[in-house]
Amino acid sequence: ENGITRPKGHKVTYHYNSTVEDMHFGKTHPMKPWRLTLAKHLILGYGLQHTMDTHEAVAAGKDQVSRFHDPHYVEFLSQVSPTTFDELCRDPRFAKAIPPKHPGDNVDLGPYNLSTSPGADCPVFADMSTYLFLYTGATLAAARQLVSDTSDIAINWSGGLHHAHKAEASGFCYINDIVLAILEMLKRWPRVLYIDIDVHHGDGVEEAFQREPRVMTLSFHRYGTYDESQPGHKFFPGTGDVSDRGLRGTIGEHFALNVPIGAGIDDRQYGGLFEAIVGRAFEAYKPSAIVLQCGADSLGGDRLGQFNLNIKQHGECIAFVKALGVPLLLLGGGGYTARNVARAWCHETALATDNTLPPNIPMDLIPEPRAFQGHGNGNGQLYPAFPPNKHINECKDDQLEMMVKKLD
Ligand code: TV1
Ligand code: CA
Ligand code: ZN
Repeated sequence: ENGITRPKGHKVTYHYNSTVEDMHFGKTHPMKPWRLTLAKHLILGYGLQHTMDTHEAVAAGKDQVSRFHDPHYVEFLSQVSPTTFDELCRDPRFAKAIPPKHPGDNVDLGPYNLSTSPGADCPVFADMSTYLFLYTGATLAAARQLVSDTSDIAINWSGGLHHAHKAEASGFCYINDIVLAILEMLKRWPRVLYIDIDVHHGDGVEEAFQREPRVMTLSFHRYGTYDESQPGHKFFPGTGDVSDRGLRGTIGEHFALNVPIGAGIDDRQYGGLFEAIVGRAFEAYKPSAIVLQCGADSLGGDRLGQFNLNIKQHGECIAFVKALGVPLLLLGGGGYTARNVARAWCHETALATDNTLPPNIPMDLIPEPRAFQGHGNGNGQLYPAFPPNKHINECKDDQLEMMVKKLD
Protein backbone atom coordinates (compact mmCIF):
# COMPACT_ATOMS: atom_id res chain seq x y z
CA GLU A 1 0.00 0.00 0.00
CA ASN A 2 1.34 3.39 -0.96
CA GLY A 3 -1.41 5.39 0.75
CA ILE A 4 -3.11 6.50 -2.49
CA THR A 5 -6.83 7.05 -1.78
CA ARG A 6 -9.97 8.39 -3.47
CA PRO A 7 -10.67 12.05 -2.75
CA LYS A 8 -13.40 12.74 -0.17
CA GLY A 9 -16.11 15.19 -1.13
CA HIS A 10 -15.36 15.55 -4.83
CA LYS A 11 -15.12 13.38 -7.92
CA VAL A 12 -12.41 13.35 -10.59
CA THR A 13 -12.71 11.95 -14.13
CA TYR A 14 -9.74 11.20 -16.41
CA HIS A 15 -10.22 11.29 -20.18
CA TYR A 16 -7.66 9.71 -22.50
CA ASN A 17 -7.20 7.68 -25.66
CA SER A 18 -4.08 5.63 -26.33
CA THR A 19 -4.35 6.13 -30.11
CA VAL A 20 -3.56 9.83 -29.61
CA GLU A 21 -0.31 8.96 -27.83
CA ASP A 22 1.10 6.98 -30.78
CA MET A 23 0.96 9.83 -33.30
CA HIS A 24 4.09 11.41 -34.84
CA PHE A 25 4.29 15.03 -36.02
CA GLY A 26 7.62 14.28 -37.71
CA LYS A 27 11.12 13.23 -36.65
CA THR A 28 12.40 16.63 -35.45
CA HIS A 29 9.08 18.26 -34.53
CA PRO A 30 9.09 19.29 -30.84
CA MET A 31 5.50 18.15 -30.15
CA LYS A 32 5.77 14.54 -28.97
CA PRO A 33 2.42 12.86 -28.21
CA TRP A 34 4.32 9.96 -26.56
CA ARG A 35 4.89 12.27 -23.56
CA LEU A 36 1.24 11.35 -22.80
CA THR A 37 2.18 7.66 -22.60
CA LEU A 38 5.00 8.59 -20.24
CA ALA A 39 2.56 10.57 -18.07
CA LYS A 40 -0.05 7.80 -18.14
CA HIS A 41 2.46 5.14 -17.11
CA LEU A 42 3.61 7.20 -14.13
CA ILE A 43 -0.05 7.77 -13.17
CA LEU A 44 -0.76 4.02 -13.44
CA GLY A 45 2.47 3.18 -11.60
CA TYR A 46 1.33 5.19 -8.59
CA GLY A 47 -2.17 3.65 -8.75
CA LEU A 48 -3.89 6.98 -9.31
CA GLN A 49 -6.38 5.35 -11.71
CA HIS A 50 -8.15 3.93 -8.63
CA THR A 51 -8.84 7.45 -7.33
CA MET A 52 -10.87 8.62 -10.34
CA ASP A 53 -13.20 7.34 -13.07
CA THR A 54 -11.30 6.77 -16.30
CA HIS A 55 -13.02 7.31 -19.66
CA GLU A 56 -11.66 6.24 -23.02
CA ALA A 57 -12.46 9.06 -25.43
CA VAL A 58 -14.41 8.70 -28.66
CA ALA A 59 -13.86 11.00 -31.64
CA ALA A 60 -15.71 14.32 -31.78
CA GLY A 61 -18.11 14.71 -34.71
CA LYS A 62 -17.65 17.25 -37.53
CA ASP A 63 -20.89 18.95 -36.43
CA GLN A 64 -19.52 19.41 -32.89
CA VAL A 65 -16.23 20.85 -34.15
CA SER A 66 -18.15 23.22 -36.47
CA ARG A 67 -19.74 24.94 -33.49
CA PHE A 68 -16.58 27.05 -33.46
CA HIS A 69 -14.57 26.20 -36.57
CA ASP A 70 -15.38 27.04 -40.20
CA PRO A 71 -17.22 24.04 -41.75
CA HIS A 72 -14.89 24.03 -44.78
CA TYR A 73 -11.87 23.89 -42.46
CA VAL A 74 -13.49 21.04 -40.50
CA GLU A 75 -14.19 19.18 -43.75
CA PHE A 76 -10.56 19.65 -44.79
CA LEU A 77 -9.28 18.37 -41.44
CA SER A 78 -11.57 15.35 -41.60
CA GLN A 79 -10.13 14.32 -45.00
CA VAL A 80 -6.49 15.42 -44.81
CA SER A 81 -3.56 12.98 -44.79
CA PRO A 82 -0.15 12.93 -46.48
CA THR A 83 -1.74 11.06 -49.41
CA THR A 84 -4.84 13.27 -49.85
CA PHE A 85 -3.19 16.66 -49.17
CA ASP A 86 -2.18 17.59 -52.76
CA GLU A 87 -5.57 16.64 -54.14
CA LEU A 88 -7.37 18.63 -51.42
CA CYS A 89 -5.16 21.66 -52.19
CA ARG A 90 -6.47 21.57 -55.79
CA ASP A 91 -10.10 21.43 -54.62
CA PRO A 92 -11.63 24.86 -55.37
CA ARG A 93 -13.50 24.83 -52.04
CA PHE A 94 -10.16 25.08 -50.21
CA ALA A 95 -8.00 26.98 -52.74
CA LYS A 96 -8.93 30.35 -51.24
CA ALA A 97 -7.52 29.24 -47.89
CA ILE A 98 -3.95 29.06 -49.25
CA PRO A 99 -2.00 32.03 -47.86
CA PRO A 100 0.09 34.17 -50.27
CA LYS A 101 3.77 33.23 -50.30
CA HIS A 102 6.13 35.80 -48.75
CA PRO A 103 9.74 36.08 -49.91
CA GLY A 104 11.93 34.42 -47.28
CA ASP A 105 9.32 31.87 -46.13
CA ASN A 106 11.30 28.74 -45.41
CA VAL A 107 8.32 26.39 -45.61
CA ASP A 108 5.62 26.10 -48.28
CA LEU A 109 2.24 26.63 -46.66
CA GLY A 110 -0.93 25.00 -47.94
CA PRO A 111 -4.53 25.78 -47.04
CA TYR A 112 -5.25 26.78 -43.42
CA ASN A 113 -1.51 27.06 -42.56
CA LEU A 114 -1.06 23.30 -43.01
CA SER A 115 2.04 22.00 -44.71
CA THR A 116 3.90 18.89 -45.79
CA SER A 117 7.27 20.72 -45.78
CA PRO A 118 9.74 19.60 -43.13
CA GLY A 119 10.07 22.27 -40.45
CA ALA A 120 6.39 23.33 -40.54
CA ASP A 121 4.72 24.13 -37.21
CA CYS A 122 1.50 22.44 -38.35
CA PRO A 123 2.54 19.46 -40.48
CA VAL A 124 0.22 17.06 -42.24
CA PHE A 125 1.08 13.66 -40.77
CA ALA A 126 -0.25 10.11 -41.00
CA ASP A 127 -3.59 9.52 -39.20
CA MET A 128 -3.74 13.18 -38.26
CA SER A 129 -7.56 13.37 -38.62
CA THR A 130 -7.89 10.56 -36.12
CA TYR A 131 -5.58 12.40 -33.72
CA LEU A 132 -7.40 15.75 -33.99
CA PHE A 133 -10.95 14.45 -33.55
CA LEU A 134 -9.88 12.18 -30.66
CA TYR A 135 -8.18 14.82 -28.50
CA THR A 136 -11.20 17.04 -29.15
CA GLY A 137 -13.58 14.20 -28.23
CA ALA A 138 -11.73 13.71 -24.94
CA THR A 139 -12.03 17.42 -24.04
CA LEU A 140 -15.73 17.50 -24.95
CA ALA A 141 -16.40 14.38 -22.88
CA ALA A 142 -14.59 16.00 -19.95
CA ALA A 143 -16.63 19.22 -20.31
CA ARG A 144 -19.88 17.24 -20.47
CA GLN A 145 -18.99 15.40 -17.24
CA LEU A 146 -18.70 18.76 -15.48
CA VAL A 147 -21.89 20.16 -17.03
CA SER A 148 -23.89 17.09 -15.99
CA ASP A 149 -22.50 17.19 -12.43
CA THR A 150 -20.98 13.71 -12.80
CA SER A 151 -17.53 15.18 -12.17
CA ASP A 152 -16.05 18.07 -10.17
CA ILE A 153 -12.61 17.97 -11.81
CA ALA A 154 -12.28 16.53 -15.33
CA ILE A 155 -8.82 15.96 -16.83
CA ASN A 156 -7.62 15.62 -20.45
CA TRP A 157 -3.85 15.93 -20.76
CA SER A 158 -4.06 15.47 -24.57
CA GLY A 159 -6.11 18.68 -24.96
CA GLY A 160 -5.39 22.35 -24.37
CA LEU A 161 -4.48 23.34 -27.94
CA HIS A 162 -4.95 27.06 -27.47
CA HIS A 163 -3.55 28.56 -30.73
CA ALA A 164 -6.05 27.11 -33.26
CA HIS A 165 -8.23 29.73 -34.98
CA LYS A 166 -11.69 29.48 -36.56
CA ALA A 167 -10.27 28.66 -40.02
CA GLU A 168 -6.53 28.24 -39.44
CA ALA A 169 -4.10 25.91 -37.71
CA SER A 170 -1.34 27.62 -35.71
CA GLY A 171 1.52 26.67 -33.40
CA PHE A 172 1.02 22.86 -33.36
CA CYS A 173 -2.76 23.37 -32.79
CA TYR A 174 -5.44 22.41 -35.35
CA ILE A 175 -8.75 22.13 -33.48
CA ASN A 176 -9.31 24.49 -30.54
CA ASP A 177 -10.74 21.97 -28.08
CA ILE A 178 -10.67 24.64 -25.35
CA VAL A 179 -13.08 26.96 -27.18
CA LEU A 180 -15.40 24.01 -27.90
CA ALA A 181 -15.35 22.97 -24.22
CA ILE A 182 -16.13 26.51 -23.04
CA LEU A 183 -19.05 26.74 -25.50
CA GLU A 184 -20.39 23.49 -24.00
CA MET A 185 -20.02 24.87 -20.48
CA LEU A 186 -21.80 28.15 -21.40
CA LYS A 187 -24.95 26.08 -22.09
CA ARG A 188 -25.26 25.66 -18.34
CA TRP A 189 -23.21 28.38 -16.63
CA PRO A 190 -23.42 32.16 -16.97
CA ARG A 191 -19.66 32.81 -16.69
CA VAL A 192 -16.54 30.72 -17.36
CA LEU A 193 -13.00 31.78 -16.39
CA TYR A 194 -10.18 30.50 -18.62
CA ILE A 195 -6.65 30.46 -17.15
CA ASP A 196 -3.60 29.56 -19.26
CA ILE A 197 -0.18 28.79 -17.71
CA ASP A 198 1.43 27.51 -20.92
CA VAL A 199 4.57 29.60 -21.64
CA HIS A 200 2.87 30.79 -24.88
CA HIS A 201 0.01 33.29 -25.14
CA GLY A 202 -3.44 31.63 -25.37
CA ASP A 203 -4.28 33.70 -28.44
CA GLY A 204 -6.83 31.39 -30.10
CA VAL A 205 -9.05 31.20 -27.02
CA GLU A 206 -8.76 34.93 -26.35
CA GLU A 207 -9.67 35.77 -29.95
CA ALA A 208 -12.68 33.42 -29.98
CA PHE A 209 -14.20 35.17 -26.95
CA GLN A 210 -12.91 38.71 -27.50
CA ARG A 211 -16.53 40.01 -27.81
CA GLU A 212 -17.94 37.74 -25.07
CA PRO A 213 -18.29 38.99 -21.49
CA ARG A 214 -19.48 35.53 -20.35
CA VAL A 215 -15.91 34.26 -20.77
CA MET A 216 -12.91 35.86 -19.11
CA THR A 217 -9.56 34.74 -20.55
CA LEU A 218 -6.36 35.12 -18.51
CA SER A 219 -3.00 34.07 -19.95
CA PHE A 220 0.45 34.14 -18.33
CA HIS A 221 3.19 33.93 -20.96
CA ARG A 222 6.67 34.79 -22.17
CA TYR A 223 6.40 37.99 -24.18
CA GLY A 224 8.90 40.09 -26.12
CA THR A 225 12.13 39.59 -28.01
CA TYR A 226 13.14 35.93 -28.26
CA ASP A 227 16.76 36.62 -27.32
CA GLU A 228 19.45 39.31 -27.51
CA SER A 229 21.05 37.89 -30.66
CA GLN A 230 18.00 38.49 -32.91
CA PRO A 231 16.31 41.80 -31.92
CA GLY A 232 13.50 41.40 -34.51
CA HIS A 233 12.49 37.88 -33.46
CA LYS A 234 9.49 37.83 -31.10
CA PHE A 235 8.60 34.94 -28.81
CA PHE A 236 5.67 33.06 -30.40
CA PRO A 237 2.93 34.11 -31.13
CA GLY A 238 3.92 37.73 -30.42
CA THR A 239 0.53 38.81 -29.00
CA GLY A 240 -0.67 39.22 -25.39
CA ASP A 241 0.71 42.55 -24.17
CA VAL A 242 -0.81 44.00 -20.93
CA SER A 243 -2.72 46.53 -23.00
CA ASP A 244 -4.51 43.67 -24.81
CA ARG A 245 -7.81 43.52 -22.85
CA GLY A 246 -10.46 42.23 -25.27
CA LEU A 247 -11.99 43.85 -28.33
CA ARG A 248 -12.34 47.64 -27.92
CA GLY A 249 -15.81 49.05 -28.34
CA THR A 250 -17.55 45.69 -27.80
CA ILE A 251 -19.18 44.32 -24.62
CA GLY A 252 -16.23 41.90 -24.45
CA GLU A 253 -13.77 44.71 -23.74
CA HIS A 254 -12.04 44.20 -20.33
CA PHE A 255 -12.83 40.47 -20.26
CA ALA A 256 -9.40 39.42 -21.51
CA LEU A 257 -6.37 39.70 -19.22
CA ASN A 258 -2.75 39.22 -20.24
CA VAL A 259 0.33 38.84 -18.10
CA PRO A 260 3.38 39.22 -20.38
CA ILE A 261 6.54 38.02 -18.61
CA GLY A 262 10.27 38.24 -19.30
CA ALA A 263 12.57 35.22 -19.60
CA GLY A 264 13.82 33.41 -16.50
CA ILE A 265 10.91 33.94 -14.07
CA ASP A 266 11.35 31.74 -10.98
CA ASP A 267 8.97 29.96 -8.60
CA ARG A 268 8.65 32.76 -6.06
CA GLN A 269 8.01 35.44 -8.67
CA TYR A 270 5.52 33.35 -10.65
CA GLY A 271 3.66 32.16 -7.55
CA GLY A 272 3.26 35.72 -6.26
CA LEU A 273 2.00 36.96 -9.62
CA PHE A 274 -0.33 34.02 -10.20
CA GLU A 275 -2.02 34.05 -6.80
CA ALA A 276 -2.43 37.85 -6.70
CA ILE A 277 -3.95 38.05 -10.18
CA VAL A 278 -6.03 34.85 -10.21
CA GLY A 279 -7.29 35.64 -6.69
CA ARG A 280 -8.48 39.11 -7.73
CA ALA A 281 -9.89 37.94 -11.07
CA PHE A 282 -11.93 35.24 -9.30
CA GLU A 283 -13.31 37.67 -6.70
CA ALA A 284 -14.23 40.25 -9.30
CA TYR A 285 -15.62 37.94 -11.99
CA LYS A 286 -17.26 35.26 -9.80
CA PRO A 287 -17.08 32.53 -12.47
CA SER A 288 -19.34 29.48 -12.17
CA ALA A 289 -16.63 27.18 -13.59
CA ILE A 290 -12.95 27.32 -14.58
CA VAL A 291 -10.96 25.88 -17.48
CA LEU A 292 -7.22 25.65 -16.69
CA GLN A 293 -4.72 25.04 -19.51
CA CYS A 294 -1.71 23.45 -17.77
CA GLY A 295 0.91 23.71 -20.54
CA ALA A 296 4.14 22.29 -19.09
CA ASP A 297 6.47 24.33 -21.32
CA SER A 298 6.54 26.92 -18.51
CA LEU A 299 8.82 24.50 -16.58
CA GLY A 300 12.56 25.06 -16.33
CA GLY A 301 14.58 23.03 -18.79
CA ASP A 302 11.84 23.03 -21.42
CA ARG A 303 13.08 22.68 -24.99
CA LEU A 304 11.04 25.68 -26.20
CA GLY A 305 10.19 27.59 -23.02
CA GLN A 306 12.24 30.27 -21.23
CA PHE A 307 10.81 30.11 -17.69
CA ASN A 308 12.46 28.45 -14.70
CA LEU A 309 9.50 26.93 -12.82
CA ASN A 310 9.81 23.74 -10.84
CA ILE A 311 7.08 21.12 -10.95
CA LYS A 312 6.20 22.05 -7.35
CA GLN A 313 5.26 25.64 -8.32
CA HIS A 314 3.51 24.59 -11.54
CA GLY A 315 1.45 22.25 -9.36
CA GLU A 316 0.75 24.98 -6.81
CA CYS A 317 -1.02 26.94 -9.55
CA ILE A 318 -3.33 23.95 -10.08
CA ALA A 319 -3.84 23.53 -6.32
CA PHE A 320 -4.66 27.25 -5.92
CA VAL A 321 -7.31 27.10 -8.66
CA LYS A 322 -8.76 23.84 -7.30
CA ALA A 323 -9.13 25.46 -3.85
CA LEU A 324 -11.43 28.11 -5.37
CA GLY A 325 -13.99 25.30 -5.27
CA VAL A 326 -15.83 25.59 -8.62
CA PRO A 327 -16.09 22.86 -11.32
CA LEU A 328 -12.71 22.58 -13.00
CA LEU A 329 -11.57 21.37 -16.42
CA LEU A 330 -7.83 20.56 -16.45
CA LEU A 331 -6.23 20.42 -19.89
CA GLY A 332 -2.67 19.87 -21.15
CA GLY A 333 -1.01 21.97 -23.85
CA GLY A 334 2.67 22.57 -24.55
CA GLY A 335 5.56 20.77 -22.87
CA TYR A 336 8.64 19.77 -24.84
CA THR A 337 10.98 18.06 -22.38
CA ALA A 338 8.94 14.88 -22.18
CA ARG A 339 10.14 13.49 -18.83
CA ASN A 340 9.31 16.76 -17.07
CA VAL A 341 5.88 16.94 -18.73
CA ALA A 342 5.10 13.42 -17.50
CA ARG A 343 6.20 14.22 -13.95
CA ALA A 344 4.27 17.49 -13.84
CA TRP A 345 0.99 16.04 -15.12
CA CYS A 346 1.31 12.96 -12.90
CA HIS A 347 1.89 15.21 -9.87
CA GLU A 348 -1.07 17.37 -10.89
CA THR A 349 -3.31 14.32 -11.30
CA ALA A 350 -2.34 13.42 -7.73
CA LEU A 351 -3.17 16.97 -6.56
CA ALA A 352 -6.59 16.81 -8.26
CA THR A 353 -7.36 13.64 -6.30
CA ASP A 354 -5.99 15.01 -2.97
CA ASN A 355 -2.97 12.68 -3.01
CA THR A 356 0.69 13.42 -2.29
CA LEU A 357 3.40 11.48 -4.09
CA PRO A 358 6.76 10.74 -2.47
CA PRO A 359 9.51 13.07 -3.75
CA ASN A 360 11.55 10.28 -5.35
CA ILE A 361 10.22 8.20 -8.20
CA PRO A 362 10.81 4.49 -7.36
CA MET A 363 13.15 2.89 -9.91
CA ASP A 364 10.45 0.49 -11.13
CA LEU A 365 8.19 3.42 -12.08
CA ILE A 366 10.77 5.13 -14.24
CA PRO A 367 8.86 4.85 -17.50
CA GLU A 368 10.98 4.66 -20.65
CA PRO A 369 14.75 4.60 -20.96
CA ARG A 370 14.57 6.90 -24.00
CA ALA A 371 13.10 9.61 -21.77
CA PHE A 372 16.37 9.94 -19.93
CA GLN A 373 18.64 10.54 -22.85
CA GLY A 374 19.87 14.03 -23.46
CA HIS A 375 20.52 16.72 -20.89
CA GLY A 376 20.37 16.47 -17.11
CA ASN A 377 17.85 15.65 -14.40
CA GLY A 378 17.37 11.97 -15.09
CA ASN A 379 17.70 11.19 -11.40
CA GLY A 380 14.20 9.90 -10.75
CA GLN A 381 12.96 12.81 -8.67
CA LEU A 382 9.55 14.34 -9.03
CA TYR A 383 9.71 18.00 -8.10
CA PRO A 384 13.35 19.10 -8.07
CA ALA A 385 15.07 22.16 -9.42
CA PHE A 386 15.64 21.80 -13.12
CA PRO A 387 18.85 22.70 -14.79
CA PRO A 388 17.80 26.33 -15.28
CA ASN A 389 17.97 27.40 -18.90
CA LYS A 390 20.26 30.27 -19.76
CA HIS A 391 17.61 32.94 -19.26
CA ILE A 392 18.00 33.70 -15.57
CA ASN A 393 17.27 36.82 -13.54
CA GLU A 394 16.02 38.82 -16.50
CA CYS A 395 12.63 39.02 -14.88
CA LYS A 396 12.46 41.95 -12.43
CA ASP A 397 10.27 42.05 -9.30
CA ASP A 398 9.29 45.73 -9.73
CA GLN A 399 7.96 45.03 -13.24
CA LEU A 400 5.90 42.14 -11.90
CA GLU A 401 4.41 44.32 -9.13
CA MET A 402 3.45 46.95 -11.69
CA MET A 403 1.61 44.29 -13.64
CA VAL A 404 -0.63 43.36 -10.71
CA LYS A 405 -1.53 47.05 -10.27
CA LYS A 406 -2.16 47.58 -13.98
CA LEU A 407 -4.54 44.63 -14.07
CA ASP A 408 -6.58 45.80 -11.05
C1 TV1 B 1 9.28 21.13 -37.23
C2 TV1 B 1 10.54 20.67 -36.91
C3 TV1 B 1 8.73 22.24 -36.61
C4 TV1 B 1 11.27 21.30 -35.91
C5 TV1 B 1 8.94 24.01 -34.94
C6 TV1 B 1 9.50 26.31 -32.04
C7 TV1 B 1 9.47 22.90 -35.62
C8 TV1 B 1 9.68 24.61 -33.93
C9 TV1 B 1 10.75 22.42 -35.26
C10 TV1 B 1 9.12 25.76 -33.23
C11 TV1 B 1 10.96 24.08 -33.63
C12 TV1 B 1 7.78 27.39 -32.73
C13 TV1 B 1 7.17 29.96 -34.55
C14 TV1 B 1 7.44 29.55 -37.05
C15 TV1 B 1 7.50 31.56 -36.50
C16 TV1 B 1 6.82 30.37 -35.98
C17 TV1 B 1 0.71 23.35 -27.76
C18 TV1 B 1 7.61 31.15 -38.92
C19 TV1 B 1 12.90 24.04 -32.27
C20 TV1 B 1 0.65 24.78 -27.37
C21 TV1 B 1 3.96 26.64 -30.65
C22 TV1 B 1 5.27 27.34 -30.94
C23 TV1 B 1 3.72 26.40 -29.17
C24 TV1 B 1 5.35 27.71 -32.38
C25 TV1 B 1 2.47 25.58 -28.95
C26 TV1 B 1 6.66 28.37 -32.77
C27 TV1 B 1 1.96 25.57 -27.50
N1 TV1 B 1 8.66 27.34 -31.76
N2 TV1 B 1 11.46 23.04 -34.28
N3 TV1 B 1 8.03 26.45 -33.65
N4 TV1 B 1 8.06 30.79 -37.61
N5 TV1 B 1 6.49 28.89 -34.10
O1 TV1 B 1 7.97 30.56 -33.87
O2 TV1 B 1 1.67 26.86 -27.04
O3 TV1 B 1 2.93 25.04 -26.64
O4 TV1 B 1 11.68 24.68 -32.63
CA1 CA C 1 -0.11 31.14 -21.39
ZN1 ZN D 1 3.31 26.53 -25.33
